[in-house]
Amino acid sequence: MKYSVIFIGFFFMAFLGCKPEAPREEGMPVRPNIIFIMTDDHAKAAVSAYGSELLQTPHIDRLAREGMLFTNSFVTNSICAPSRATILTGKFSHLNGKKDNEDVFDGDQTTFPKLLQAAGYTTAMIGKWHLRSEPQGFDFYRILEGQGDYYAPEFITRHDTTVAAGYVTDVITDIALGYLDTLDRDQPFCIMYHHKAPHRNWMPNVEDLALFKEDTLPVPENFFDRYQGREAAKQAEMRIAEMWLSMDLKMLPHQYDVEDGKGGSDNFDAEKDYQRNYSRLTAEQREAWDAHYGPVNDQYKKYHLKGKDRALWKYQRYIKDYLRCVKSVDDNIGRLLEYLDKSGLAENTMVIYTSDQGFYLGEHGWFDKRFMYEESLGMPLIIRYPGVVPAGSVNDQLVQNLDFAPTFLDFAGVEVPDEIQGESMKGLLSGKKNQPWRDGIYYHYYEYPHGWHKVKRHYGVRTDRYKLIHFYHDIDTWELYDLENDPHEMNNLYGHAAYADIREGMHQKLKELRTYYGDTDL
Ligand code: SGN
Ligand code: CA
Repeated sequence: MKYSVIFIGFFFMAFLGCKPEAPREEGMPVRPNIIFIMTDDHAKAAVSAYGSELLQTPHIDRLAREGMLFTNSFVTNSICAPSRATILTGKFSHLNGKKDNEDVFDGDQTTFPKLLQAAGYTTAMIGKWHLRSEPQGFDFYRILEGQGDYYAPEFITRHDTTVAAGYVTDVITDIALGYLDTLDRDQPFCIMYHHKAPHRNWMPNVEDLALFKEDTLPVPENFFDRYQGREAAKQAEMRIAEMWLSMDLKMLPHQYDVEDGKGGSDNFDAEKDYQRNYSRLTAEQREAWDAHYGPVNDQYKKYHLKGKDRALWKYQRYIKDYLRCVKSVDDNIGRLLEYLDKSGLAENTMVIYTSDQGFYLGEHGWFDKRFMYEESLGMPLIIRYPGVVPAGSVNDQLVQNLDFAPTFLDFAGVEVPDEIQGESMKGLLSGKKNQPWRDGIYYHYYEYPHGWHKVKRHYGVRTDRYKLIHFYHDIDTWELYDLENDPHEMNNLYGHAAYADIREGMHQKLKELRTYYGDTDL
């Protein structure tokens, strides 16, 4: 009986054209393979493992069922490229030098892929990179140019730049699976598999356009927030009500009227950008695209919507396209997980699911991120590593993207350099209770007055219950929230006498963290 099982196993592997795992040497520590899946702007509210009311993500949920889901995972600076730089270096933005999307990442500094590579790992970076300097520390890279395109995306390798036919989420997965096929199983690997989706302007795969078509999706209760007591929030420019009809909502010039304008800024023309995106579709894709968007766009003029009704109409258009992009991500993660099962890699591979930051899905009336409020501070984080991470476990410790680098190094048996500011989550991941851990996280956002959306510079601290934020530069305001009583952060308690002691305690904590992490920027 035993022999026949082994025989069938070998037969199965041979059939798939895969080499079985090299036998582990007695007494040698097991070094996991690492697949780091990161999406761009995927909010926890759009992951069903986090209780999404909006959609089902069965494949991401599978990772949670078979691994650990973190409920309190946070970014250090809620914007794309700085989050990526923190992940690679394990350091805050003020030390790795990548404070906003404009800065060029200094690729000469120490990163965890470089250290893994030096320790014998095969390393690869596939998909969105966005750091404005050439990737270092990877045996192979195939990255998108800048933000990349949803259709017919252009990819850059060490040798060439080519345009790939197809939809970006599928293509990035094809590249990752093709690369996995080439790997020598005697060496552990670390693959950064980074999606563009569901980043603005939320162009779904034509195959997913029918999803939610007839539905009216739930609207967050604070969609019509007036930002009382929150001046920086009032001045930000990221309201769904003001979203561009062209680029964001896929309308053609004849489908909207002058009042709603073309949209754009001094150096950005939303209408032109949409035309550019649209022109990347094949004739066949355009046919499906037009058949879907044509009739829904026509409704806009027909209804003559104004004020709140117009904002809600835009919300429905936005959220459906966003979720359709997520659907494709989830399907493709399903493809990857199936590959790992069939190739026998699932067992010794740590799979991480996260996003570069969170995102607003209509909360406070917004899209985008940047603020230290919960929706954009939080990152989905799910980690599966069979036999080590208990299946179906949930962790509520305050972890950050700062902690990824030391965690991977620790699991790989590589010494964590002193300069790394994060902590290894290895203990947390083993599911042991009472592991010593931090009781507050630090945050600092810088992209103002340049850049998009006019979110003021700010820094702050969050504990398990409270949050203190200081907005500065051309404003000087403080905000304090009690997340237990006010999870949607509508009520700034900074000036409330009843919270004086809490406020002082949080000021103290903030001071300690700024000293601990060496941040003196203001
Ligand atoms: C683009 C978007 C912005 C977005 C930034 C940063 N505009 O510029 O809305 O905030 O990216 O996003 S778009 O019209 O070009 O889509 S990030 O995730 O890369 O930080
Ligand atoms: Ca992002």
